[in-house]
Amino acid sequence: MILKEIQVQEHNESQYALHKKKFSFLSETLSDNGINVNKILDDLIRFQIAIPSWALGTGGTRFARFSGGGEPRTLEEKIEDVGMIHSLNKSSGKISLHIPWDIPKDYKKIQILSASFGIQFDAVNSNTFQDQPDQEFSYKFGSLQHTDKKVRQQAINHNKEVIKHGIELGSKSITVWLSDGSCFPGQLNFKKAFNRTLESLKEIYSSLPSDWRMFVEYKPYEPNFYSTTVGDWGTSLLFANKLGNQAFTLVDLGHHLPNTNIEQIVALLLNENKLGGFHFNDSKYGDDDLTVGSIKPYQLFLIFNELVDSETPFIEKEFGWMIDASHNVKDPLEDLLQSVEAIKIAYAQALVIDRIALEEARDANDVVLCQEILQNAFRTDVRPLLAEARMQAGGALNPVQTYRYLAVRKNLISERGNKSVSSGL
Ligand code: RM4
Ligand code: MN
Ligand code: MN
Repeated sequence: MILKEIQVQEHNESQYALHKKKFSFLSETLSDNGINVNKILDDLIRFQIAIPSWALGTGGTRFARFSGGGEPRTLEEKIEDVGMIHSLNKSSGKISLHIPWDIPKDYKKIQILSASFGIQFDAVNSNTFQDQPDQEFSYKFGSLQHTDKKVRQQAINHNKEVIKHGIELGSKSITVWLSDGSCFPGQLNFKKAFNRTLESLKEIYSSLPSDWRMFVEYKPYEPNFYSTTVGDWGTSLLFANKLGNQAFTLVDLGHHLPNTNIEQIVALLLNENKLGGFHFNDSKYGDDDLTVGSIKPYQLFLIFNELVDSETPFIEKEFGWMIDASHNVKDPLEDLLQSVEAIKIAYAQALVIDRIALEEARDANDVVLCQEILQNAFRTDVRPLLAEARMQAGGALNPVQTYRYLAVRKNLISERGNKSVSSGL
């Protein structure tokens, strides 16, 4: 199903009067406080967040998977779905492919299709955490860390393959997430596992085109429950530093132990110029992969506070921004719309922080005032800014509402059937 801009605009018209009222009030209030509203709208319009190819179907747990119907059956249909999201929110002009779940067969065709929706290819992702049917060696005991050189070589070759697919599609980065580690004490020699992983990563890194980046993702546990070889940001940063200036640390919000101060990690990675990007999701307990902003919106805001505070505006940098959430009870497209919205809300809130006053209050150790300033921004309802930016870009004032009004899921089910299952998690 392909949305026409006119359908979106027609629906916008019915909501325009109310939007105008809210937007006028907010933009006047912000302008009175010396905030440049047009600049914020501009930043919001430019900010694009990639959709991963594995999040367009219903996610599952290790217990069950409940398909919602109308899931994309092919890469082409996945691109169509990202096109649908993008035509509603105008902020999802990128797709991130996971290989081998989504191997492009005809690059040209795929490129023409994605370009017709205004979609580019973001980071490509390798997968050495599962065994594929045609694969010679198993990753049961790891991939890049494996004790057997032949297994390591197979995983290295896979990553090189992924880079090749990415080059054909115009991607500029690869994200490496390893499930390597150990489940029991004594199972693994930590130092040897680290060094083997480093050697493997070096070989992959050496095949990176000069304008590419490598993102090294970390995760403290699961599926290995005693140790993971890239377990935290410190380890990832060690790898990135040893690899060279094309390697960066990637922060997946769900890959931290409870209560970790992620915003501080972000600040320090920025300071080292080693922040590669984000995988956005939310969680209550661990790697829950819940909708961004559904549990801890304040944390998300504090992360954006650090990003906005960085010397080079982060929007100028080539960060990898991607949603990385997949669960089993919502319509995945609605969920993705909500996630992108939550990220942009946090961004807009961070943009309205009075930074000069905050720095002064910090210098004066006025702790109360610091909190007042931050929370004043956090408690500002910035949604009219998002709606205005979206409308100016040709999108929907209210993406989820428009999606429902246009009965997108019903149409997708009638096109693709009730039992279609998409590749991915
Ligand atoms: C992992 C990790 C990776 C993602 C896979 C699907 O937990 O977050 O980034 O590619 O899930
Ligand atoms: Mn991730
Ligand atoms: Mn994850």
